[in-house]
Amino acid sequence: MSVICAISTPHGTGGIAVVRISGSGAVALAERLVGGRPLDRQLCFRRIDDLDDVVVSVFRAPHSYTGEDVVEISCHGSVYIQEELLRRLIDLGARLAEPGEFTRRAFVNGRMDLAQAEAVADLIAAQTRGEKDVALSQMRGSVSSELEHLREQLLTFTSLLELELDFADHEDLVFAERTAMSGLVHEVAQRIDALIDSFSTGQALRRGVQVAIVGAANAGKSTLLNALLGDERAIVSDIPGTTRDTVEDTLVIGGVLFRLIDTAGLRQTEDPVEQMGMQRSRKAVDKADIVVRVIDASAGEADGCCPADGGKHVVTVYNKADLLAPEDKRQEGGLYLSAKSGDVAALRDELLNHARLLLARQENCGTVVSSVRHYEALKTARQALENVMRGMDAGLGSELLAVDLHDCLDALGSVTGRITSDEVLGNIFSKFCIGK
Ligand SMILES: Nc1nc2c(ncn2[C@@H]2O[C@H](COP(=O)(O)OP(=O)(O)OP(=O)(O)O)[C@@H](O)[C@H]2O)c(=O)[nH]1
Ligand SMILES: [Mg+2]
Repeated sequence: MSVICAISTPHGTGGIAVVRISGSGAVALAERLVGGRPLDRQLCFRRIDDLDDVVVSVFRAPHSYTGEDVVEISCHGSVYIQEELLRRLIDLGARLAEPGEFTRRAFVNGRMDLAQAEAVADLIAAQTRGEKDVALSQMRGSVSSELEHLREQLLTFTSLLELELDFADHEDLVFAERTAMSGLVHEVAQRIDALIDSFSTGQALRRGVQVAIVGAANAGKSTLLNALLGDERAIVSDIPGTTRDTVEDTLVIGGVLFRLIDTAGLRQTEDPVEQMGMQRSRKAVDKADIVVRVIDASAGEADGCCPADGGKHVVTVYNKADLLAPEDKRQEGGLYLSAKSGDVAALRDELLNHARLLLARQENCGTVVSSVRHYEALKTARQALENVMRGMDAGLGSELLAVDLHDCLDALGSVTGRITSDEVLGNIFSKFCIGK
């Protein structure tokens, strides 16, 4: 494969920058660029007379990131030097790498499977410890090994079913013992269910734990959002119905990413725009992991706005506590706050506690699925298994069972890239940055 090159460090000036080269002939090409003795060791200092003093790292195939000969040149981080090195490499015959092309080659050369390659991009994009943990474990093969294990178990039975097909003339001949097969299919289905379930945790880690701030108009929701963010993000006013559309922003508390959603206050209104806003408030509640229910404690009775889904984490905030006498702070199971004072530390702690409960799965059950592509493949695999189970109950023949089992195997195999297409690969790797 042709020799590719790219600047692997971020664009702009830095202490040092790294230019990466990969492909058969990469070492010879680098030798021509940096001059001097052959690059006979892994790490060599070289003086490029008219340009820079550099350190060259050599990784010989197959023991490199891409599985090909790879050379990394660490130069001083001047934009001019980086671009000049790249220009000279291209003059010498290398070509500029496409986004993700180094990782794509690593995949093609069997250095990693597709799920691991995807995790490389996630790891680079990780902004919090949670995101990093999930990406790192996927890059190290957690998702891949689990799915490969399930695949192998099903493969054994599929082969036995196919053997039955070869002996179709002998109808009584059963190689794939049905009770054992049924037990295994149920076991695999359960495991897939657990992985599908883990997706909400994966999403919470990747996109942030979704927190919807809801309540009656004028309760102080936008003030609360601003206090949490420490920023005047949303408009606050004493006119009920100030927030019309949802207002979103992110916040990191204790290493966990939260996506806060301030919503339009709920009240009786004829205003169609406000009604549309309230519709969005309800949607925000539906997709939230945690619902913060804000009640104006100075206004007496609560508004009854409660999330529809009983399974959600709910935090009740009695706001405007500054307007209350101490003996009025009597309601249990809620936090008395004054969003206006900006002191919302207790709410931050409470959000973190709920998030930890939500994310506990990650620590308890290990593998977490965080990619939509993997989630969809698992759903397909699960549906195929459902068909197998139904087929077995209905006493279907080996031929039909084998078809559904193959659908399941294909779906599982698509995650690790055993089964894949150029289109899927193009889609995945185009999202990478150049140089990785
Ligand atoms: N005294 C006091 N006033 C507050 C507090 N929090 C909010 N307010 C006031 O209550 C009024 C409404 O605040 P907002 O934050 O706009 O309320 P909201 O719930 O977002 O209202 P809508 O967007 O209309 O649904 C403003 O005048 C705020 O200054 C508080 O803790 N104490
Ligand atoms: Mg508001």
